[in-house]
Amino acid sequence: MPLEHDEPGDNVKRVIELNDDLLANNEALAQKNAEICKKHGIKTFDIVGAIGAGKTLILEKLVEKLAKKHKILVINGDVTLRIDADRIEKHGAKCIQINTGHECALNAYHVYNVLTKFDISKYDLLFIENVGNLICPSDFILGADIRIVIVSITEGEHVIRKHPLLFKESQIAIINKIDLLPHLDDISVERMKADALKINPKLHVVATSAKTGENLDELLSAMNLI
Ligand SMILES: Nc1nc2c(ncn2[C@@H]2O[C@H](COP(=O)(O)OP(=O)(O)OP(=O)(O)O)[C@@H](O)[C@H]2O)c(=O)[nH]1
Ligand SMILES: [Mg+2]
Repeated sequence: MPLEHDEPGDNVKRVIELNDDLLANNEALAQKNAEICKKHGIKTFDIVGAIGAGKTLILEKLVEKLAKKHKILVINGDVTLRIDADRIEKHGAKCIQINTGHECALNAYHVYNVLTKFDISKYDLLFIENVGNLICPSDFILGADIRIVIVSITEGEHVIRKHPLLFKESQIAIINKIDLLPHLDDISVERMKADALKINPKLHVVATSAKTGENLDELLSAMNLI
């Protein structure tokens, strides 16, 4: 809304400057996050994806496989509650929940707060589960080494083509819930893979079932963790 004494256009200009500042600050803090983690020898993964695509279940399974060899810290972003953090913590990781309220993605400041307020010296892996959303996280890099984007086949075959941004910015893409393929007659995982690679030819695309564990070792290998 323009203020009473504003010239026409003034308000619009202020809003644009505010957004630019926010994004510039986010990039600077993301850089700091990367430096802090590098100094402590912590490998970091930022996991983004649609609501319910399987981010938490995949993290539960990965933590289960990795907890013997690694000290794992997980940051869970959700609008409210700490359901996901509790689910993952049972498998042997320390989980810190960040409730973002009305914000639809974690930003670098959330992560910076964790890295500077907690004793992170004993950890060597950090997984960040972002708020379930295929759009907002693309505005906020967090300073992680690798960004992983997850979709599942139940979101429809065109979900990747409809949301290209996160696929452009990620290093790994997961197409999850392939155990449900027999129940869906209009999905081709090969076509979904081709869509992801067309958007970003450098992507490592893995089709998984978090439920059965299928291809999770291929995922760990893409993450350079085995
Ligand atoms: N059949 C099947 N179900 C799955 C798979 N992965 C996750 N699910 C189920 O899908 C639902 C959502 O999984 P979550 O792991 O909570 O998904 P999420 O992406 O963390 O969800 P939000 O954090 O709420 O965005 C749960 O009921 C899971 O058990 C899978 O590979 N196959
Ligand atoms: Mg979750």
